Amino acid sequence: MARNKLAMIGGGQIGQILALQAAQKELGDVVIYDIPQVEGPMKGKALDITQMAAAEEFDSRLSGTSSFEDIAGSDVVIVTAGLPRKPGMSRDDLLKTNVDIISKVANGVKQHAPNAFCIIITNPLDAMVYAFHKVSGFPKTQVCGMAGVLDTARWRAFIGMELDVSVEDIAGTVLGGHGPTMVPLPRLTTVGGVPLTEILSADRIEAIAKRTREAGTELVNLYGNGSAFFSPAGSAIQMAESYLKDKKRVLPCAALCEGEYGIDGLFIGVPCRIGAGGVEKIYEIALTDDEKALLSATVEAVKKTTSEVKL
Ligand code: TXD
Repeated sequence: MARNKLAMIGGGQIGQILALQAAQKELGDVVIYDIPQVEGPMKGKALDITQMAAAEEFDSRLSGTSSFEDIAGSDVVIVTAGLPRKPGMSRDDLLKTNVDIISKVANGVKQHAPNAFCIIITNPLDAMVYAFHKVSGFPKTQVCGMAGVLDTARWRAFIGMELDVSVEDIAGTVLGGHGPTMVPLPRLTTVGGVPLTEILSADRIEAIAKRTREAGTELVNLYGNGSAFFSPAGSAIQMAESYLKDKKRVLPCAALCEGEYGIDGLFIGVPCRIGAGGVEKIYEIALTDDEKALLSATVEAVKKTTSEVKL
């Protein structure tokens, strides 16, 4: 059986880490696609990782290109094409520029890799995955956004730091939009099966939830010239791996809700089963009234940003 093929649409800060991790995990061959002005560096990154592969002994054929036809036949497409935030910018500030880029990319993927499972990363995430889905016309099982895996990783990382416990034993999820209105769920978070609410005070839990909601901005301010890249890449790779290996992991992804959670026609972060069928299932949670109020606030925020996508 031929190797899988993954196309990274955008080979910048996140794209290069995606390429490295996909190759290191031997998920398949990797094409790094970017604009002509940076085709040289993309070829360089592919060649550099190829040499690393010999040192670390993993097998993957990597290439860099600015020709869309080189993504032909990709099984997975991961899209980071677009501008990242600079200090003082909100994710929504990127909308106009990035929606134009995403539209171009969606048409290219539709033409050259129409069967690929598409993971969108570009911000403002929920609106960009909506735009990609609309332009590509792909079924909703074939298109999702990466944000919830990252936001949940941040939630779990901060809890692990607070409690000095292994992140392996922290389970939980974050619902909603990829922005300040996202909804960590303390009630459903456990540490080795022990409810978080029985371990930490409400004040400490809220402090961690606040840091989770602001974690992206915290890194934008620390970096000064871009946004997070290790953690988004590592998060998207979990989704790609679950698809390619049919692992059927249940991960928080921006998926198209058509009635779930009372939401219709929006991409937003919900628990999804990711397997060979793509977004195979969305799981609904019986939420408390307080949680429902937080969810409706994030739905409103996503609705507003998505409504600005004029396509
Ligand atoms: O959780 C999440 N979803 C977010 C997403 C987490 C962090 C960052 N998030 C967003 O990902 C960020 O706000 C940006 O919108 C994207 C990509 O962030 P990255 O840090 O990788 O940005 P870079 O380093 O600027 O890389 C973007 C690449 C760059 O190489 C451009 O030349 C390329 O995108 N680009 C294109 N590639 C292909 N096709 C077109 N048209 C194109 N335009 C730009």
